[in-house]
Amino acid sequence: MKLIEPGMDHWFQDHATALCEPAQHLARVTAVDRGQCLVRNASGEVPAKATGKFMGALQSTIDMPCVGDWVCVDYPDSENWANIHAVLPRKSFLRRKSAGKSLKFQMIAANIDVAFIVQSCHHDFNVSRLERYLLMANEGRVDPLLVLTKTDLVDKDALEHLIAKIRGAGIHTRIIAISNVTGEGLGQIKEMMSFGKSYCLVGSSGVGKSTLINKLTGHATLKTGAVSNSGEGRHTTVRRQLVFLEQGSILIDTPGMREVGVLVASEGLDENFEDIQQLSPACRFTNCSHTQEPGCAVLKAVQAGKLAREHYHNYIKLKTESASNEMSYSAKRKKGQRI
Ligand SMILES: Nc1nc2c(ncn2[C@@H]2O[C@H](COP(=O)(O)OP(=O)(O)OP(=O)(O)O)[C@@H](O)[C@H]2O)c(=O)[nH]1
Ligand SMILES: [Mg+2]
Ligand SMILES: [Zn+2]
Repeated sequence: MKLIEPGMDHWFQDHATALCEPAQHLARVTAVDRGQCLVRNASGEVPAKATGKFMGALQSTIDMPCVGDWVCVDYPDSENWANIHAVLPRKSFLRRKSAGKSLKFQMIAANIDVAFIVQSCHHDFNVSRLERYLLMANEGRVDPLLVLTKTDLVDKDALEHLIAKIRGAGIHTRIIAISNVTGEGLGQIKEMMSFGKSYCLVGSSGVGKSTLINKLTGHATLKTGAVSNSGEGRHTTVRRQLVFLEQGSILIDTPGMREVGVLVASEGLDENFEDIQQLSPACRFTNCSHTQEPGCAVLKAVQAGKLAREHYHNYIKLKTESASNEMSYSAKRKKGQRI
């Protein structure tokens, strides 16, 4: 096994040596559609399926092969299709909480270097949702990049106002504003992408994720779809898919998300809300919940207009969600249920 594939490195190589049988090869999952995968090796892309033995030993659906995974495969007859025998450990990942009350995760993609968190300047823009995506990236050890699309539909002042809103919420992540129509900002995106790195695009339907990938590859390979008058997309992309750029970077397209469910531990949450974390030592009580306590420095900052109210409310909302999730986790564990 040589280091020929973009994205492969010594970390994966070492795991592959330990996990793959001598007769097996390494490949990367490029698409998943109802249990059926596509994998790419040095010579091309072939359909693949996990073996019965692999599926039988699964602990959770989260461990099933997903886009971006490196897998050990063999080719039973010629090279037309592959058996997946093992999934290499994931260096990083993007996953979300499944819709509804359940505490299940759904994998979005694995082994991602940078998440492009895509929002449109036009209709879709929402700082609280951005914060959720940032938590999702942080939890999976993925670097975030904010991409604001459709700058051609707003004027310069409106764009600056949106950026100020993001900064006002204490978000310091890099922002690239682009237009797939005029080409503005596409150069900046290309510049920051490098050989062998994997970039996953996430965001609501209709914000222009697939269009952006088509612009970057220079081919109209991915299907794109018009949005309704309210700017809502029509869920054109239906499966996660990995594409390669000629210069050796890797892009993953995903279907637009309706809900961004995140499951984070309370400490992880505080790390992400740096401004609130910095204020809390000044609260009178060390275990201050920043909701009603006297002498709360966070509440004081909100009242003084130094902390955006929306940002603060989103923090409390996420905190409550994560606390109740933690509670249901331990309740389930007590009942001996698997989650
Ligand atoms: N004006 C304008 N329209 C854009 C831009 N980028 C994409 N669009 C249009 O927005 C619509 C939706 O684009 P898609 O690329 O299909 O959006 P998506 O994010 O992939 O949506 P899903 O696949 O449903 O998640 C299409 O009609 C695009 O032509 C842009 O920068 N400016
Ligand atoms: Mg799409
Ligand atoms: Zn407080």
